[in-house]
Amino acid sequence: MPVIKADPFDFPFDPSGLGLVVIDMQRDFCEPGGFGETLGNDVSLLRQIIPTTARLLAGFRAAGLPVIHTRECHRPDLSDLPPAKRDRGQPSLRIGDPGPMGRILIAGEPGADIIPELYPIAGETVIDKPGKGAFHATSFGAVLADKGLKQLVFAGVTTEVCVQTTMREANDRGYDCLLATDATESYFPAFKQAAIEMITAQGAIVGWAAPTDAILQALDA
Ligand code: TIU
Repeated sequence: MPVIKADPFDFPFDPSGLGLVVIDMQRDFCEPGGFGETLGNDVSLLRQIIPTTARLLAGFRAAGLPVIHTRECHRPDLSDLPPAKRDRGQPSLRIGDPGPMGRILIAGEPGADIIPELYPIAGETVIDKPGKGAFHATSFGAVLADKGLKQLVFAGVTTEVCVQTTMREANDRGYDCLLATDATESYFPAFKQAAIEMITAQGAIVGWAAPTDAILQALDA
């Protein structure tokens, strides 16, 4: 079985059950004027991973392996937005409010779409999710089962929020999960580092971690 050189130990994989999950690489998180900035964050930090994530995507596409993208967003009528999520904190704009890229984090608005650099191509699945985790209130689990996926490589933003939540959900459902360390980012560099350590500690308690080059080398081999 091929292996990806990873932390805390090698990740053996069966290519017939391996897929890439790119979490929430949306304009609302990565461009000025979106949800991330309304929360007080510097979005330029997240943009640093765009080239690496594009290389990772290209590698999965070239290998003919499935790619699934997620978008954190809500229905225009806000029926899937719990008041607890909408009303928390003091953002400059709340979810559903009009902003420079349309209504904040609303499905179908320009801000909720995936950034052009990493845009899905024909045949790739896009999962709209109202929560931080991709399994909650979505067809994500059914899509993974339908595609016969058993092992998942994760990229996207933010490491300790939507990426880690989804990895934990997937781990509990029996998937082997590997995080691409240079294709994920946080608004808080210390949180990214801590999340990677939390995931890989205790003998890969949540999953593995490896840089994009190690993943691509294993796919090429
Ligand atoms: N705020 C933050 O760090 N993240 C989110 O709200 N969503 C995702 O991580 N996608």
